[in-house]
Amino acid sequence: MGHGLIQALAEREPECLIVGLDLQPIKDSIAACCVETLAGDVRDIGLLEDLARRYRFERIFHLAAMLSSSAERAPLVAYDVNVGGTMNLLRLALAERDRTGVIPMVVLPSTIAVYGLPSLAAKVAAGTISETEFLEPRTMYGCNKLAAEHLGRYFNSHHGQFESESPGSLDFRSIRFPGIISAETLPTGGTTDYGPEMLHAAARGEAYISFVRADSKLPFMTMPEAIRAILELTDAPRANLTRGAYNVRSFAPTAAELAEAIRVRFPALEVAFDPTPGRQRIVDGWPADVDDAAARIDWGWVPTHTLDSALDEYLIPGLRAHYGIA
Ligand code: VAH
Repeated sequence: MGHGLIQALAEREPECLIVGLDLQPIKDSIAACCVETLAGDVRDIGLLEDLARRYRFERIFHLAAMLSSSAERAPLVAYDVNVGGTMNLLRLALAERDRTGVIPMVVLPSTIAVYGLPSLAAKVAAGTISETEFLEPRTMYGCNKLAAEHLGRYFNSHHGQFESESPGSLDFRSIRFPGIISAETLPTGGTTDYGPEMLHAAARGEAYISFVRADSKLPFMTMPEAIRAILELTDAPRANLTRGAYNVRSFAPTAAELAEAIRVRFPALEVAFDPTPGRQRIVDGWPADVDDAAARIDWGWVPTHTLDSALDEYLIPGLRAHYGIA
C-alpha cells in the first residue's frame, strides 16, 4: 500500500515532497517519487527524530504494521511495531506541532480486524456491521489497531484538556480496511491473504489450497480503491469528519465465490479448501461485511468496483502485465 500511495501522491501532487521510510530499501521506481528514502524501523525513535530535525511534515501516512497472522506468531513484537510504532509517529507529529504551530495530519490504515464476532453463528446473524458494533478484537493485530485508533482519537480531541477549553493537538484520520487485493504485489502475514494468493496462483497457472473454508465470507477491495480512499479522506475538511475511523469496502464474496469468479477468467484454476484452524478462527471472528455509510456521508466515499469489474478492469489486466501473460 505504501508504494502505491507514494506513486499516487507524486502523480496527484507533483509539488509534494515525499519522504519514504520502509523496513527494506525502497525500489528505484518508487524512490524516484521521493525527496529521500530510508530503510529503517518505525520502532527506531532516533531515526524518526533525525527526520523531524530535517523536515517539516504536513502529513504522516503510517503504513508500517505486522499483519494479523504474523502478529499471532509473534504477539509481543507485533505490539512494539503496531502500537509502539504508532506512538512514535504520534510523538513525531506532536513535536512538529510544537515546533511550527501547524497541526499535522496523521493517517492510519486500520482494519476490520478491530471487530470481534464471538462465534461463526454470531457472524452470520450480524451480517453487515457498522463502526460501533462488536469492537472486541480477537487478535493481537486487531487489539493493536484499535489501540492505535484510540490513541489517535485522544490526540485528535482530548490532548491538552487540562490547559485548554478546546483540546486536541493532531488531525488524526483512519480507515478500517477490509482485505485488499493487488495485481502487482502479494501480501505477507495477513489472514485475508487467501484472496490475493488465489488470484496470483491462477495467473501463474498453479493450483491453490485455500487456508479457509469455502463458505468464509469477508469484505474486500482492490489496492487502487484503497489508495483512492486514503487520499479522499485526507482531502476532506476536518469539520466534516464525525469519526476517527471509517469503514470502507467494495465487495464481499465467500472464498468459493471468489474462486468461481477467478475461474471464469482463468478456467484452469483448481482450488482446494483445507482450513488452517487458527487462521479460520480469525476469519470466523471478522465481519461478513461492513457498512460504509459514514464514509459516504462524511467524505463522499463511493466504491467503483464490484468483484466482476475489479477482475475485468484492474486485476486481470494487471496480472497479465505483471506475469507477462498474453
Ligand atoms: C490482514 N490484510 O489480513 C490484513 C487486514 C482485514 C485484515 O488488515 O491481517
